[in-house]
Amino acid sequence: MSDLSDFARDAVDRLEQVDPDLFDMLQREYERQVDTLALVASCSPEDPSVLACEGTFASNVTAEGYPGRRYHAGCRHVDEFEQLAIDRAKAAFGARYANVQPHTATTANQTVMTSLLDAGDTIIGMDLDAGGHLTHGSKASLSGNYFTSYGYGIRPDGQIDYEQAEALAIEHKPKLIVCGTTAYPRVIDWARFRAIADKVGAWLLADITHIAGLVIAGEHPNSIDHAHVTTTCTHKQLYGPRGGLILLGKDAEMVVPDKNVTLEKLMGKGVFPWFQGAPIVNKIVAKARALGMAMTPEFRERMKRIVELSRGLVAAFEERGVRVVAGGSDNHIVLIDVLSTFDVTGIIAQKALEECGIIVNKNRIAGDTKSIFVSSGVRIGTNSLAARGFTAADMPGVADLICRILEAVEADDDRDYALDAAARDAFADESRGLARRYPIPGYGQRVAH
Ligand code: DSN
Repeated sequence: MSDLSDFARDAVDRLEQVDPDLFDMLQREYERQVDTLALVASCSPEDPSVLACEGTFASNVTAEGYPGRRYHAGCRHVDEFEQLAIDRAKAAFGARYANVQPHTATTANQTVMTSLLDAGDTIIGMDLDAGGHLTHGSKASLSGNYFTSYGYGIRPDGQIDYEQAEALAIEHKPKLIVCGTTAYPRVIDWARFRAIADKVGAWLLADITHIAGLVIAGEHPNSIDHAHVTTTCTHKQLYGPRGGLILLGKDAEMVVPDKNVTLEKLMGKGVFPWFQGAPIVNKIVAKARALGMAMTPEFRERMKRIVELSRGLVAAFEERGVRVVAGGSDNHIVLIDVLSTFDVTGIIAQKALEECGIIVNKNRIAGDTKSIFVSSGVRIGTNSLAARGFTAADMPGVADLICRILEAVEADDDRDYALDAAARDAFADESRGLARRYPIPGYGQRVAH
């Protein structure tokens, strides 16, 4: 049978027929993805079954409200999709409440902040430069402008400076403390942050976006009962659609003092109608699928391997004299100081590696003297390598290839460089060879030219 299967197959054929230019563009992006090594820590390949959910006609439904309480008719099945996603999110994270409607983790964070705080209230979060996120109080985003924000950093040993966070909290009496990071390779001590928040009567928001998969698999401590609210995106380490979740643990039913509603009610209203209108239903279906996958033994094994790959890279880099920021990795992130090691800036390293089929992003590191557009470091993530089936035994080869490329670069200044064309082509062949040896599951096997 299946009308749905026919629909999905015909949809791609139809696209090719009716819009060949766009189809060709998509084809080229597909080839780029399967033939390069994506080491950007904030991305990962979605399983085709997740992509299939995103591509369904569930997106045709307008469904303001929540399961059983919609403002529109026609939501019988949508209610089932959303309830399944909620149930799976709760089970995966051990949560008492899950809201699966946030369009992104950014909107999830903004929802939490604007629901609990008033404009002008004080927040404390990790500095962007130290590995925090735009939405944690950066002056470049709404969070650092709508609210008065102060940022904590990291200590010289690369660990979060909890003492500084506590001192800032005592001095500024924030209404909210944000913990969670985007470029931090070590374990986050949620209990310590909660103790700081309790000491000054602040809310604690844990944004676990980068490590959500490790949390589900028990490879990183769970924030759910330490933070008042936990947020995450669903596309980085959950291999799901671009989207967000708001999760509550043991504080779900506490009454929010100045609002006289429970935290879970406040979050429900905060997402809809306060911060968003109708949910993106096909994304919710895809979240349900990704969360289903995240509770399998295969996923747990992949999460274990993510950390093994990072540690394998750290060991191989250190063996070659590369300075690894924070002295190691407990998660999917390996931050390397390319300026002091190879005498090239982060932006040059990013561009040269991309020319050779390895995709990373430049990243500022503690004490960086370069601007955010130049940077002294590179952030490497192992989510995609783990999905492709790489093992720790492959990491010396990957680290070696990265080192050889960066050693071959001749930097003229912070941004300009030269890379011999023959060497570049040989490096690109090596990366492509690795990508083809470990194809993205479900994306088809491409053969060497
Ligand atoms: N937060 C940014 C990152 O970690 O790359 C984008 O999601």
